[in-house]
Amino acid sequence: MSPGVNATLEHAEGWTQAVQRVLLGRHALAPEYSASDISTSFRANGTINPDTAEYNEHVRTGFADWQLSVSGLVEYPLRLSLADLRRLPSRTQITRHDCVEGWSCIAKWSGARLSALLQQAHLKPNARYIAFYCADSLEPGPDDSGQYYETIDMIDALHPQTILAYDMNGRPLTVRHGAPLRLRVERQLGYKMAKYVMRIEAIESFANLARGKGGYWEDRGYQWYAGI
Ligand SMILES: Nc1nc2c(c(=O)[nH]1)N[C@H]1C(S)=C(S)[C@@H](COP(=O)(O)O)O[C@H]1N2
Ligand SMILES: [Mo]
Repeated sequence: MSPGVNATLEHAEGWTQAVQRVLLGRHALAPEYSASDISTSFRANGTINPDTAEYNEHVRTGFADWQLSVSGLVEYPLRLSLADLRRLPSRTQITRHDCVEGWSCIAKWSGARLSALLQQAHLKPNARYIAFYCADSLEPGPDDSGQYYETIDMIDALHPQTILAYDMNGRPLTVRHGAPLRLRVERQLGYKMAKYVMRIEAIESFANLARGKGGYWEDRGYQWYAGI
């Protein structure tokens, strides 16, 4: 083999390894911990109560009439009660939550596997992201309402540890931590873990949501892929 061809092959191999590392890295499991590692108190951050009339009414009635709406690029739009969500295939995991502000806490999360929910809704082929719309609003801007939202791609949406959590440490989520439902996307930073999820949508692009960067904090300069 001529040195030139050899160099090209080596180069190609290096490239393949780099790509594989990236892809495997995206599919790898986040570390899980044991019950004794669970933080005795778990910090709450960002919104700790959406405090809108509609949300407060759901709190008052124990979310009995609440439903998660699933729409967008799906064959079967869904409306799921908490009981429906609890009947979906679930996962329980003890993981570490890392906030970009520099603190971490460990908790046990249980929830519906997002992959199972999406299987039921049947994604259309052009669905590339899942958007999560929350009950709370923070600082509005001139061109957006300030509603908290997040987006993830299909690698994360279908990842086995990506769940819509309804329980934290074996109890229904409290208002502080996102009742009745929050996202856990364990290989990313805390701001991706949308609390108070009311509606999810399969979309092809997030360019037209709010300021177009794929999330409330992304619209204010944080990275869209917040890998830990
Ligand atoms: N709806 C909503 N989700 C949110 C936030 C928020 O303000 N509103 N803050 C994010 C940030 S920055 C973090 S660190 C975590 C905090 O979750 P916790 O309150 O359960 O600790 O929620 C994330 N999800
Ligand atoms: Mo955070």
